[in-house]
Amino acid sequence: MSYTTDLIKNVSIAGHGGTGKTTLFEHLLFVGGIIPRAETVESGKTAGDYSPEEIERKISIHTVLAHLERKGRKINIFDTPGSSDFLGDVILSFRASECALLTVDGRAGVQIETVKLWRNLDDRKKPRGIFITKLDEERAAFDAVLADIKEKFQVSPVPVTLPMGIGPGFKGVIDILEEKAYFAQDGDTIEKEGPIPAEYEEAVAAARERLIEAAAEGDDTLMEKYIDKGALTAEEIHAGLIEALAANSFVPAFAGVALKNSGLLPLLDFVAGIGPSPFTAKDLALTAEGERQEVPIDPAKPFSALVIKTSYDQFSGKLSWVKIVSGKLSSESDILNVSENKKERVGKIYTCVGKKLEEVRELDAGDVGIIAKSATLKTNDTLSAGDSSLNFVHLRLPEPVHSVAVNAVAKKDDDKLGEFLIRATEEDKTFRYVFNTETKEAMISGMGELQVNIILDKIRQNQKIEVETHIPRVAYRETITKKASAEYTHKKQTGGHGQYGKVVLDISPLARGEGYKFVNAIFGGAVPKNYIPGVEKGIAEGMARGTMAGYPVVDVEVTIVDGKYHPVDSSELSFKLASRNAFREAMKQASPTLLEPIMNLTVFVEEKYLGDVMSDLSGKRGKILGQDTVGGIGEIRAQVPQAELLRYSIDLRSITSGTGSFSVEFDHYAPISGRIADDVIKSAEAFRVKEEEE
Ligand SMILES: Nc1nc2c(ncn2[C@@H]2O[C@H](COP(=O)(O)OP(=O)(O)O)[C@@H](O)[C@H]2O)c(=O)[nH]1
Ligand SMILES: [Mg+2]
Repeated sequence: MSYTTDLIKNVSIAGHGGTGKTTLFEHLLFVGGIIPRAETVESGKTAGDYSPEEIERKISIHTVLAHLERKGRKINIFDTPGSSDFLGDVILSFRASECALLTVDGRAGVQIETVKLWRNLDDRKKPRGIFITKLDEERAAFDAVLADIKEKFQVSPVPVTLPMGIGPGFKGVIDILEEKAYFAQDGDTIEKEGPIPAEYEEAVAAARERLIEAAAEGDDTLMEKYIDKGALTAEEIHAGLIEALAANSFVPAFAGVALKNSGLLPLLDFVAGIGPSPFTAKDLALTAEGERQEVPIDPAKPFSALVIKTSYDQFSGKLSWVKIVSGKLSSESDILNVSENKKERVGKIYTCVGKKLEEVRELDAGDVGIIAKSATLKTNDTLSAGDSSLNFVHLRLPEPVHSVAVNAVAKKDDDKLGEFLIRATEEDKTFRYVFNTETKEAMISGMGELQVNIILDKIRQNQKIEVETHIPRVAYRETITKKASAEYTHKKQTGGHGQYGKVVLDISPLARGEGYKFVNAIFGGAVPKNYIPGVEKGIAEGMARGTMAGYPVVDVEVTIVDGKYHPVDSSELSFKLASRNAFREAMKQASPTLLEPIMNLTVFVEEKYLGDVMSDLSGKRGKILGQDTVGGIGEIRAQVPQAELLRYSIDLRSITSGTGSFSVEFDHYAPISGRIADDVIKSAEAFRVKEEEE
């Protein structure tokens, strides 16, 4: 059955790892009648954590989609991973959802990943609610968590449900909006509706007033009426809350114990009734002229969609997840892949509940579904009915922060390894695989050690490829610090035709980042014009391998000032060889120095770790540029040599007990000297020896 746009709601469940997202997802599917019973994460049988790597590690790694029906609405729910290693999948679910539901542990309060996700949602102006779960645990506290949310997110959450009892005495929740109590039941039983117990009347009245205020704040005319009459009708409250939530000025908070199916019916009712409709959302596209344009979700327009994710299913093969932006997608239809400018035949289309695919005939604007077995579709592709004037903006993902060099032990496995790694980059756009021609290493990079290790495990266990890994080599550079000049004559007399070319080169340092400049200052034809390309080639070869440690040379101006040629024996080759040698000679005399890449590093840690992180960074030759603390989360900005950051995800994890994270990007090259430079030269020599032996 297909649902029209007005009947669709899309929600991403997100939050710090271990806060109960997958459990909530599972129990929502159970109370929604989608699965016959809820399984525990520990059993490895949940709808959310079904891949072998998730079952083995008991954590979520991939975003999983399911849907249920409540009050005639189709609610698509994404269960997302909590570890920052898998942020890519969380972000794609945010793109496809009109709102997010953040889970917060009723004992621990707001944890660091949740703060980062909150900021990400801020950037997207995405409406969101908070589900405070595990309220059955000892030391759980609802009010204290609300206060913590207020401090860390700088917003006042408005409770839509309140807990009855807390910790071992937890009995259920009260729905403030619908004015009903829901009593938690033992075992696999759905919570039971009933009247609000008298002891909670006062707390409920106060909470209801706050909720009505939130509704009134959503709309000026409602506010006037509320001030005037002191009350609003149920319809007015609903309408006000819908507006306030869509405008992101109202943050609803829910209480519950997902594990005991508690607080879930009022949550679903709220999403079905008040949750933002796809009509409130716009996607962002680029016009043919490269201008940004907002595209509203609109069923009346011709079909368009964005491929948000690629996954592989054991039975169905490649699955392309699509968010329908306009019109509708029908099975057995012809569409245009705008990104590839290619016609595409769509066969069967599906919705899903975890790994279980359900065939459908069509998907309307606002909905999310799957096109199976399309070899050519890729994540970020724009699909349309035929119009090629718009291209949806690609998912904006963070840059990888952790890299390792990898190679197959047996040469014969190289191709298979390469194929697997390319597929892995399709499945997760934050995972990269590149061959670095400069360091001659295949490098894989991801958002953290965990993400990279999971890929390595798959290579070893599933693909049965034996691989070696090592810390990647740093791409050092060489440059000069003063002017110098050198001349070189290339001369060879063999049999008939000889070789002859002489050049005189001046070299001088350029400013950092300027690269290379060539000046031809030859007067009177000492080196004829047709040999100048040979001269430039020779200099390029000289610059490709510096004289200190064989790294590329940068930021040098080379001027050819003089030379000599022979009418018969000269050739482009002679001048190339002469120039390469002259460049090397000149460089040796120009006080060469090594340059190392310096990275801009941003570290996010809980406040209590700030001191330790900063002292670690100064031990890593880092320069602290700034530091902020908002809501208990510290952000440190620093510049640190790349050579010191090759294992930073591991170091930071041990300093912060796994709670810290960071982003890193190249900024500039800076000179190194002394022992550090000596070590680089020594290890480059060792590498060269090894290369020659092979
Ligand atoms: N007591 C209690 N434990 C819960 C509740 N929800 C989840 N858990 C437990 O918390 C752990 C982590 O849950 P999980 O759903 O995997 O968290 P996720 O990483 O956010 O997906 C599991 O052991 C769950 O059984 C709850 O409401 N009450
Ligand atoms: Mg999970």
